[in-house]
Amino acid sequence: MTGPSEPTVVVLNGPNLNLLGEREPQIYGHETLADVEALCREAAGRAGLVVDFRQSNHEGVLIDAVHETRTSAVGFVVNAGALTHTSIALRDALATVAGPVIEVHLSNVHAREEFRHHSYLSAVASGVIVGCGPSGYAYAVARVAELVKQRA
Ligand code: CA2
Repeated sequence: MTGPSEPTVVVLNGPNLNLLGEREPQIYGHETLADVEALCREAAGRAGLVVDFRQSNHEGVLIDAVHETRTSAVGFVVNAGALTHTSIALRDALATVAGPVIEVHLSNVHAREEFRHHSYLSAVASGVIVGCGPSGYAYAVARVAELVKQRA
């Protein structure tokens, strides 16, 4: 059971990440988004946090999720998928949150196409983790916990 007073890290996943494990395993590996969620919950549990894990293929739904949780969440882990490279609106939403934001990418975006090298979100993130696969999410959750402790 989770209650409203438990420190919560919101993990946001953008477009097409629901397909993880089904397509392009050479880039994104064989683990599914459910596997990634389990890794996040384990990492959060070790740090005394709970996870609110979400995925949407719609920019506005992700922005609404940020608005809904921006003051209650202790921090955010965000893999916005391709919206990373296009969405000023999601960046503006993330700029309003109270806690730290860690941006995560499964693949090493810097070793891929030029259009993946720029992120609109990095400037409002406390840290960025790329190319570490699903483990990157666990590292990001641990980093949120560390930053939250430092800020307390
Ligand atoms: O490496 C990452 O985590 C990305 O955020 C993944 C995005 C991509 O647009 C970013 O440049 C880097 C794509 C997510 C799509 O995920 C799929 C997973 C399996 C099959 C097809 C797409």
